[in-house]
Amino acid sequence: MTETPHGDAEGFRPHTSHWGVFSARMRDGTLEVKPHAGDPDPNGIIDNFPAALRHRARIAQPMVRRGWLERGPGPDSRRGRDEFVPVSWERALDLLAGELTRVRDQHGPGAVFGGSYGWASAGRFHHAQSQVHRFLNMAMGGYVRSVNSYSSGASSVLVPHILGTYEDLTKRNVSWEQIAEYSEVVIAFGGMALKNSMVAGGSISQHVERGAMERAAARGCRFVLVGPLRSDLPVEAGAEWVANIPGTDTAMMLAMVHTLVTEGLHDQAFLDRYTEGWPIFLRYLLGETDGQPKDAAWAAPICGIPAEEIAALARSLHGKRALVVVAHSLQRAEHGEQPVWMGAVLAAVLGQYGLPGGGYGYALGAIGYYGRRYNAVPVPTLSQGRNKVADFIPVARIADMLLNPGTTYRYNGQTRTYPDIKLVYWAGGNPFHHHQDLNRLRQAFARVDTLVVHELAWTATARHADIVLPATMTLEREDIGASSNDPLMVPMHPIAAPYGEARDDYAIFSELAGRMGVGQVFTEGRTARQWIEHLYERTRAALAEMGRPAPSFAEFWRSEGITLPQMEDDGGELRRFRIDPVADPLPTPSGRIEIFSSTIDGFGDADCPGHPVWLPRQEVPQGDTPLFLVANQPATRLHSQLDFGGHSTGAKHRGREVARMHPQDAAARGVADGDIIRLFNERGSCLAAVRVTDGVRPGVVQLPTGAWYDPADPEEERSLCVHGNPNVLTRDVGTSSLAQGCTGQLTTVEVERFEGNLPPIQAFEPPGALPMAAE
Ligand SMILES: Nc1nc2c(c(=O)[nH]1)N[C@H]1C(S)=C(S)[C@@H](COP(=O)(O)OP(=O)(O)OC[C@H]3O[C@@H](n4cnc5c(=O)[nH]c(N)nc54)[C@H](O)[C@@H]3O)O[C@H]1N2
Ligand SMILES: Nc1nc2c(c(=O)[nH]1)N[C@H]1C(S)=C(S)[C@@H](COP(=O)(O)OP(=O)(O)OC[C@H]3O[C@@H](n4cnc5c(=O)[nH]c(N)nc54)[C@H](O)[C@@H]3O)O[C@H]1N2
Ligand SMILES: [Mo]
Repeated sequence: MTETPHGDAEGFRPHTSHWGVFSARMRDGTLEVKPHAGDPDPNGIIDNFPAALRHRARIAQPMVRRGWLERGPGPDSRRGRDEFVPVSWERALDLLAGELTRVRDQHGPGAVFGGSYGWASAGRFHHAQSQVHRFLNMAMGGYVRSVNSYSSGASSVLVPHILGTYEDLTKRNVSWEQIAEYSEVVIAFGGMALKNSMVAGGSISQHVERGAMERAAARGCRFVLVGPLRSDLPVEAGAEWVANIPGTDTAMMLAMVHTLVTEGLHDQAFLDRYTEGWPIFLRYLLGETDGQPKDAAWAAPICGIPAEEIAALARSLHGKRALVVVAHSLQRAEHGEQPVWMGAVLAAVLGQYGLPGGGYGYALGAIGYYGRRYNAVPVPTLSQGRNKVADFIPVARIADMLLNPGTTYRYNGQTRTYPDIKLVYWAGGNPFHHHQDLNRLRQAFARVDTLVVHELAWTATARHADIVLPATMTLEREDIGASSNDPLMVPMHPIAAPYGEARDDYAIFSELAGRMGVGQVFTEGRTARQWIEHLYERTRAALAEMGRPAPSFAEFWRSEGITLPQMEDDGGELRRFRIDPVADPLPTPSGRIEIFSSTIDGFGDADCPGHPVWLPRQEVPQGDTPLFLVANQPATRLHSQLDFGGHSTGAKHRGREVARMHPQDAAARGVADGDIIRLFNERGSCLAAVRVTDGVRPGVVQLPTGAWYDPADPEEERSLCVHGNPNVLTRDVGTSSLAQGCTGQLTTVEVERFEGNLPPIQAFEPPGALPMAAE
């Protein structure tokens, strides 16, 4: 860097993360962080940084798995069990460039899986996925990619068929400003937990959700939380809590619609003017097609809520500026398409779509960039180049793909074939965090020739790799922080020197590209700093074009961040559609809200028919696994990131992740608050500490994701995870033939008090390393 270090009077310099804008400084070798001064409700997750920065869980140097080094590439069940050999950067990059060239030349880029799903870090240039995709496009000619996300696997496929643009529905529809001002009742299936909206991909400078709900409630807006956990709406909302059985919201919504329709409380004019296929759905609702009216008496035992309560709740929404919210979590489960679709129908029957503070706020509150305004100028974005491989998988089908090459599966009306993958490349994601049935995932990764991972810390994914390259952490490099739904664009200053021999992902890919003869193509001759200035220019030029102040890069870099102009909160596509459905039809086949979709009906898949239906789960609590496990997002970190940081470890008990269960369920098992429990089912088992609380519905145990997978004995199949990663328990099946989304949110388990010696936590200890390899 050429400039003198910037910063405030105390030497704090701005930086940002997915969990908020902050500033930081090093003092006497210790990192100090403080939240952005303009943030009304900062997120404590920034406190994971100080202990994480120099933690022994960081990766200090390139490593190669012993078996791969000795025997070369090939399927190997020793992955995740083997020792590592430290190698020099030169050696690691030579080996990797050679292997990439071999796979490309022998098998072609269609044998490379480069989906590399994951949240990585917030900077716009050093964004690991963009870097790895760009590299694979340029050096390999492409890669098999993944589509959709673990977040919204079912909804992002369904919504374009029935409601229009997914981005518009989630980000440009009902805003927090509208809720504060206009909503009369908000019914939130799965809630709108502040722990979740505290996080936003890219960057977030102001956490506004708590304040908006507080203002709405003070104005008299009523909040209703439907879900298994009381903490899914903040106390500021003053919500009523309807604790239904998980996975049953579709039945409850059907019964609510049944009540409204049979009592004449539905908005027939709205249905006639704005929706498609209501009469077909109505026959199902009334039981004319299957002999079963979907009334409150039918739904009551399914949902675990008295019929009169369901009916009264439905009536109470009539004639109000009502907002229906369905959390992402509901669709991260078997038949996850159904609650999303049925939520759209419930909102249609209430007729409030497109009115300020009313209608359908799908996923509002799940992530901080929903329900806000869009910036009026584009933010810096790195081009990924062109992928010449057309093949893809729905992201959560990775283990299926690796285990079953050549077999077929259904997806969005197509019958597709899994490719035969030889090499998997991961940078910026943690499949041992995000994927289900981790014991199956281990078998899947044993099948490939080579697994390459760039990581900043020894995650289980890094431990399963053949080649592990140490990446810098965001605080160790400079970048630009911005997202399209937050006005503050932040100069991200480097706060500390790289850990050990860690390098930026960009530096690693530049070196590899050079070895593979595409160095200039990949770098375009720019250093990282030159790229950042180059990417900044796009935003600066757009500001200038609008006649706004357009600071030079140097001015931007000296600032605490610059405020971008934002667009009006105009309600987006749905507002325009409401105003004039003929002039502004929705981008669905009929141009309307599709209560019945001929397209989906035409796919002919029984697990996702042409209109929303109640489809019972295959996996229900019974026999050996009588409890529902809710595996939701963790409050003290983003996914698995910096699980070794102080905010995350400080919330654990005896080193274990904390599960919550109801006093009745605890008493029945002789479990007391603070005990260590074992959660188990046919797929696996893990330990957790337990908090006994009536804030959880009876019959439900909740264990958030993100504690690093920590097998008691890595040699053993299905070894006990001693730390509390719920994905050893979850089932690896798609939502349905339509979307094949992730179903990790819900599974079934049994719980017992753990007796005996408590095994140590080893997740944060670096793996055993052999002496440095001779060159
Ligand atoms: N059971 C269950 N499972 C779930 C869910 C659930 O509800 N239940 N939720 C799912 C959801 S919604 C999601 S989005 C996924 C999230 O899954 P992921 O996004 O895969 O999880 P992260 O922990 O954010 O993984 C990011 C990884 O990138 C690394 N990293 C950070 N910065 C950099 C960098 O600059 N360079 C490199 N090379 N690496 C970096 C971090 O150390 C971390 O290991 O999990 C899913 N899994
Ligand atoms: N602090 C923090 N915030 C995050 C993340 C994180 O890792 N940490 N991850 C971010 C990401 S990537 C995403 S996609 C979003 C995810 O957003 P969501 O998927 O909505 O978040 P979850 O916390 O998994 O689930 C929300 C709540 O839904 C409830 N729930 C579960 N199953 C059911 C059900 O069947 N019916 C009903 N009614 N309720 C149910 C659970 O009690 C749970 O607390 O969160 C984002 N925010
Ligand atoms: Mo997500």
